[in-house]
Amino acid sequence: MSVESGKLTIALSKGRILKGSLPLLAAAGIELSEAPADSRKLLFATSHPQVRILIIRASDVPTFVSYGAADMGVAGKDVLLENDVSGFYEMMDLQIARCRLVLASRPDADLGKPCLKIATKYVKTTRDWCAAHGYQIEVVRLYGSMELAPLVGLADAIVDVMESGNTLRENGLVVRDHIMGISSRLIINRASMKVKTGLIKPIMKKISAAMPDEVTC
Ligand code: PRT
Ligand code: MG
Repeated sequence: MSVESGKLTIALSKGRILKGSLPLLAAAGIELSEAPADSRKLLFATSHPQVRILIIRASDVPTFVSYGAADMGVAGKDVLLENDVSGFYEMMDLQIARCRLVLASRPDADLGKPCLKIATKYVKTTRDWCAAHGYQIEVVRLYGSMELAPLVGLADAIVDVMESGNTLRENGLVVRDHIMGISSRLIINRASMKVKTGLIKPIMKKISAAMPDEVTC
């Protein structure tokens, strides 16, 4: 749980998640004291006297929430599936930062070959999905620019998230299989959920009321 018990700390990441989260938080009376784009600050006060916001790397959000350095956070399902920490509850699908996790390759790549090399940062999810779908694979772990791997012979295929598909197209790759639809989730530290329930519940209720209607991915 975050240090001060009458306060609530929310962990977000810059970019898509921040953009999608801000209107939902605003509906709960939580607005940033300054625009994070104009600042190098990582910790922000808000219009809600009991709430502060941390801006960290997307992949670090589950860790901060799990260890109670933040009480609440927003993280992509893709990130949650790869994470080993378990000190939080996944409370709500916020239906923001939506995208798809796909298997992609050059159009002519033979995906039936005995040991398929797949470049990805989604190592666990890729292993699980490939095992369930009969692909024998070797995983090449990358942290970014996955699209490059098939173009330079580092891998036969990639597993990555896509939204518009422009990045794949511009690199001459095509979707070979759809793995799953992804959206961002509201996660809450287990202890905070108990101890700060009076602070958390009304915020969750207002977020829920402000959420966009269900759309299929
Ligand atoms: O960038 P960083 O290494 O700090 O972390 P991150 O990539 O996890 O963070 P961020 O902010 O880029 O993404 C946060 C979350 O947004 C992810 O965990 C996903 O749940 C979600 N999301 C939604 C996406 C996309 N859409 C998306 N398009 N994450 C990444 N992308 C990438 C995609 O892989 C491609 O390289 O954006 C690029 C553009 O996509 P196209 O298909 O529109 O061209
Ligand atoms: Mg990114």
